[in-house]
Amino acid sequence: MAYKNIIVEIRGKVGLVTLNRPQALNALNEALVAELNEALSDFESTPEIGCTVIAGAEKAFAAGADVKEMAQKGYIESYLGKFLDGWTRIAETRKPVIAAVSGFCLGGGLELAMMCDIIIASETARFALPEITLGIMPGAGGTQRLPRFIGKAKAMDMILTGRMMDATEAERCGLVARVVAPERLLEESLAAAAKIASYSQPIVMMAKETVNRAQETALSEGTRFERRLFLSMFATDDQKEGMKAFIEKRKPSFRGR
Ligand code: DAK
Repeated sequence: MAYKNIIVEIRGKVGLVTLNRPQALNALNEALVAELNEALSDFESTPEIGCTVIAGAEKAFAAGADVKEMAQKGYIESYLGKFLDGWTRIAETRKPVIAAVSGFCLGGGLELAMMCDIIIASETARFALPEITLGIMPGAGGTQRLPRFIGKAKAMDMILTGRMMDATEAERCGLVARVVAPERLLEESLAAAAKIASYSQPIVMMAKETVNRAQETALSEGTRFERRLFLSMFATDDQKEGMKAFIEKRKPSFRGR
């Protein structure tokens, strides 16, 4: 597929998607979201790729869904036409996805980042769910995911006032995993992705699935799920290889089996 709104590259075992609508601060229109979904599906079905990085531009990761596209929509037309239906695809990816965030990460942009597994932020990153200022509320998981990341007090503050949070506050309250200097953002994100992709792919996927269980289930059920998957890992060659390599003081060579 020829992409118009994203740039897709493969760097070793890492798939890199760069959102590319600079004239609109990477506002996420339907075409862009469809292209992003297509690229993610391609990466999911390419065995050599073990992790994806989604990056934006220096000024904006993404300034939200495209307000100009949404402004005139009506309810029935949107409902019947499944308007904005493609947004959940990213949360369904089985291989890990890292969001590399610089500049504005607003509305649907933040919701997209929160659907990724790890957010790495530049010191310039600014986060907000400003939908309230447009006469709407977040609609792509923001009201549900943000409190899980940063707790109710701060999520209410962000969602009801629409205020922006800087990178330092975002790291302090658990929204982002790391904050790095702007010039190191892509390098650090790609390095983290390459590290993940160097491990056993099925084990990485099971670890992601298990951590995500923690969001969806009670502790006793989650730990039971963890135990089941943990024990199943002893049926893999990669577990044998990983432990053997440790004992033999050498680097493991994982085969994804
Ligand atoms: N949509 C469309 N165009 C946008 C945009 C956006 N979200 N954000 C910026 N732009 C465009 C501007 O209109 C401008 O275009 P021109 O006027 O040059 O044609 C260009 O990008 C540059 O923006 P500014 O001139 O405004 O740049 P500034 O540096 O002055 O300001 C800003 C930057 C980020 C503070 C400002 O652009 C801004 O406030 N942008 C809007 C932020 C916002 O309100 N975002 C939330 C949108 S609502 C759902 C899925 C998703 C959603 C909901 C449901 N489902 C699955 C159901 C998501 C909703 C949203 O995200």
